[in-house]
Amino acid sequence: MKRSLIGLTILASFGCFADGALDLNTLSNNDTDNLVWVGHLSPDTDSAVSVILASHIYGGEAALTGDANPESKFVFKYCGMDAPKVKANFSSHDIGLVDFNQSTQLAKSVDPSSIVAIIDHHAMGSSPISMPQIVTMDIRAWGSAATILAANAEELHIKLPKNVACAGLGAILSDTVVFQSSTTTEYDKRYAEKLAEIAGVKDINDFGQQMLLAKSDLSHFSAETILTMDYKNFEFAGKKVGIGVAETLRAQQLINRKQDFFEAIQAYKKAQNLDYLFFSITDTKHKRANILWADDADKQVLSEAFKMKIKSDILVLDGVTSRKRQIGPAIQQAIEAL
Ligand SMILES: [Mn+2]
Repeated sequence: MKRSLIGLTILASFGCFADGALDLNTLSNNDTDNLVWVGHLSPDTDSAVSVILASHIYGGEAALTGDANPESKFVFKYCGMDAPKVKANFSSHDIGLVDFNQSTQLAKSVDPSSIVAIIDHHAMGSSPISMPQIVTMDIRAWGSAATILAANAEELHIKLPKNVACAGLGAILSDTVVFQSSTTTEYDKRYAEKLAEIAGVKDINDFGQQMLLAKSDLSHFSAETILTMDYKNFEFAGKKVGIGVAETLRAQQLINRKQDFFEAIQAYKKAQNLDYLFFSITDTKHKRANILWADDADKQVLSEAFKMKIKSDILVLDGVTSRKRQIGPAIQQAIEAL
């Protein structure tokens, strides 16, 4: 009797992963009825599109933690589809994460013990989500999460619809800044071309330039909205650190509003109880970062991070365009060395 019970238990769990972790290789092993895919807070185009790709490939629902940004809205319109729905509450779902792995970027209502998979292209960093269970992870040093998902779709022989492939292309172009970012890999170019072919996008570069333009006109947004539109919280050496970025071809338009930004940055730092806050007006035309900060503590970190005396009220860094590769790591190092 006992023996057959054990036999049954083994049979019942055979083929499934421990703790309900998602099987990214054999889809028939998964029960996805209650699965929701979600990306990081302040969703960017890669997060907003990767949840759609993931739900197409693995099943489950695609969701956002907040409104799609202007660039993502342009991509969805261009590709003839709707943005995923914004979901206020993620509790009581199985959760697949795309495009991040840091606890500081996780929607508050997600219970870490409900996470079943992570598909990402970021460093594990200083505050990876702590989970009691083992989950399936597919983390690669590629330029976008969408590239990883495009590769997985191909491997699993899943045909992506035209509009989904189009959005996937947009996500790769967004994260790699049309292949200009130092994070770009050969895989990003290869899968962008494959997705463009499926989508019937003839001129990848033209699509990319239209995206850059779409995200560049921020004149009708408030400074606070712009500060948090592409914003990430980090934890470096136990300190709460925020880094907002506005990538734009029209940097001067924002630099002209620097007083507004100083006020918004100071107010946000206080309201969020942050130890440090930085905001980069990233000039994608001239490939340079224009960094603003809230107070002297932030300024001192920047000075250490980029090894220079700061004399003006904006730190201009030529050749710096990536938060992930350049701005974030330099600030992290400086704070850890304090
Ligand atoms: Mn990404």
